[in-house]
Amino acid sequence: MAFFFEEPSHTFDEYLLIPGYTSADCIPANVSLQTPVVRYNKKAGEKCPLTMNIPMVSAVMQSVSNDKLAIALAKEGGISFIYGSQTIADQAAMIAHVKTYKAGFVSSDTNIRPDHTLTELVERIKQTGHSTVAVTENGEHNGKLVGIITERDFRLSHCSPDAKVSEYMTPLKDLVMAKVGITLEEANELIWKNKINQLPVVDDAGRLQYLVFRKDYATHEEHPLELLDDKKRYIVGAGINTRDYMERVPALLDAGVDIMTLDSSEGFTEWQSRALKDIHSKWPQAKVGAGNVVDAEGFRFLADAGADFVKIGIGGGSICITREQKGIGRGQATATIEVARARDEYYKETGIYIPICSDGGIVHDYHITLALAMGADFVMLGRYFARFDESPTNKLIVNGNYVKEYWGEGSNRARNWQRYDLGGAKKMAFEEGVDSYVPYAGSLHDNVQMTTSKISHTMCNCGAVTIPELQQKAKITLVSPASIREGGAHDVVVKNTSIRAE
Ligand code: RVP
Repeated sequence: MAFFFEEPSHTFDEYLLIPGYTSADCIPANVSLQTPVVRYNKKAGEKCPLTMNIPMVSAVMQSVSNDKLAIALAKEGGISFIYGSQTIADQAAMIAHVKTYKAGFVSSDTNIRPDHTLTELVERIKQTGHSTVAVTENGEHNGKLVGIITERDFRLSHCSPDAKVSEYMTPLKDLVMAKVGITLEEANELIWKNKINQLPVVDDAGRLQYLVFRKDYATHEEHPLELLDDKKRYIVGAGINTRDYMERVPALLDAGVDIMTLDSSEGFTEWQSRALKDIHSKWPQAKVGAGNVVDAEGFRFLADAGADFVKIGIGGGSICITREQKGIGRGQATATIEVARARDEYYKETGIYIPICSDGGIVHDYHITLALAMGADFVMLGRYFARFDESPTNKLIVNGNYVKEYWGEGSNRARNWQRYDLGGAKKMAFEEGVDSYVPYAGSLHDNVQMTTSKISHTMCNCGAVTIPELQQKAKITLVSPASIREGGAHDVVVKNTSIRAE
């Protein structure tokens, strides 16, 4: 007879935290959000070999995690998992870009030639949001530099739309430039001495390598939590699949990837245990998470197969329609609670601590705090990051509002069928995800600062200054539908309706 879980499964929305005693030194400034990412022998007193400074990672999705977002998130102390639904070469190039990125040294992302028109230039500026553009001979971002043009160099309304970029750019002969090898401090000195806003850095053949901006030097000082490896490079992750890992993993490792995760809508499978075993025996230094699972049995299976962390969640993602299409899944809060218990039992038995990640379904910032209190070590977010300047998708205006596009890996648009494939004959491709818009929300930095501030405040209300302390001390209550209504503004006419939507 089938097994029945007698209790209904719950979502984060159905829970609240009850405050505990807050001592005078339990203040947000004393909170550490440091958290382990990969398995380690805690009982033997080992240190976790990879930790994050904030408990947030970005989802393995085309519309979320590329190299640009990875750099922005590493600056805040978290990790991006760059999407695997692209060629091995393209994914490895993104990883290599993050690992070779030097804070303050920016690679140009606008391809403009001197014979492009101002109209074409304005179009590119709109797409990238960058108003300073390096002009190269062949239009490639690392081609031979021939000039710099900024929005301040021309007024489109006063120019012929066919006017060429070359007529308005600052030509090479008038530019202050530097050679590769210059330090950020030296570049900054040149910027100040010459009263310029940006400094192009070129190689011996005059090919553009980086731009250093006046504003970036100050920004560099603003990231005390940035996540760096022992060579002071940003830490970055990547999604992999159970099909081409024997080719993909070595390419990603060569590019410098720090952590990978098997990316699948359902991870309690022989393919995942095979992949984990093959990867760990061929590349013992590789760190690989696995998932997704939603119960203790699934966790134990992946733990025994050697997963470095385990991801939880089926059907809870904002763009996910797996539950409607296939009828599998579980409320995200219940899944997190059960897997956390299984993780703790595994630790008691073996001394090995395996971090767990609650993936998908975070709507409000406090849902992150709840997931942590329920035992998650970190959370994975898609919709949250898709809204920011740094996500890979275009910013559009829809019905008078700025939005960004956000689509699921199981949507027709992503064409990532292998994420959902169960082997054998080809699956009749039915969608498990949708293509959508999310409200544009500004910079990743501003939003992550606000979110982590809220998490720290709530932790202090619970009497905790670390995540493990929160997990021990948290008092969590289920709430009734009526008390959820009581929790929002109610029975009043709210004046200011422009409160930022999370
Ligand atoms: P959310 O943060 O709620 O947007 O959820 C993101 C998560 O949703 C991803 O990390 C992944 O687990 C899941 N996902 C991604 N694509 C799809 C789909 O198309 N069904 N689901």
